[in-house]
Amino acid sequence: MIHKIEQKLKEMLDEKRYIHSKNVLKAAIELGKNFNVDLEKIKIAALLHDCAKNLRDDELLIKAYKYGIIVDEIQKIQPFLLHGPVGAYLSKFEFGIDDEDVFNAIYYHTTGRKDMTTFEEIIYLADFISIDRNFEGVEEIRKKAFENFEEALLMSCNSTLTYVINRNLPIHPLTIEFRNWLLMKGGK
Ligand code: DGI
Ligand code: FE
Ligand code: FE
Repeated sequence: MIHKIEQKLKEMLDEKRYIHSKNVLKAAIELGKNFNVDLEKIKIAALLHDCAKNLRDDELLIKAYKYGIIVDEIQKIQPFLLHGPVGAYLSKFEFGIDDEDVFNAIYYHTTGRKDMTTFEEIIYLADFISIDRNFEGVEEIRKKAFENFEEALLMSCNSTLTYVINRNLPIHPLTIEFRNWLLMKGGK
């Protein structure tokens, strides 16, 4: 199963992105071991999370239309944000993975969302701490991920927001809702 997915994925992604996917798989397994989650499904979601990443903007928009994804204003000007949603549909219809956890983990892996499941959070954080990431502060978040999972998620979300703000890019509402939700549940 995993082997077949890897072979198909390799044809869809450039080498760098394929290596990233394999790295996210490794990080997701390590994180997943600490939780009561199906590790086989974690592996599939991690491998496939960026399966739509090498599509051009126009291809993402066409596929979004094809799959009935409602493209919002921010996604219209930042079509790369659709690589999660479109990737979720590709995992279902191109890879034949009919699973809600896998679908949602891929769908929301870039922005996050409020009320994320632990399964979705594992994929989100694994993507962030994957060994190929080398931005400032990643080492600290890597360490934190295994000490305080929730705090590591908030740090990742903050780091993403800082990056987006520093580039004067629009913040997707889901990213904000994700952060507020993390803050609320941390404060409980
Ligand atoms: O696909 P990856 O590079 O592995 O990682 P990803 O899917 O988490 O995408 C990271 C990029 O997404 C990074 O450049 C920041 C950007 N991003 C995340 N949330 C938002 C965002 N960009 C905008 N404009 N708005 C957001 O809310
Ligand atoms: Fe991604
Ligand atoms: Fe990724």
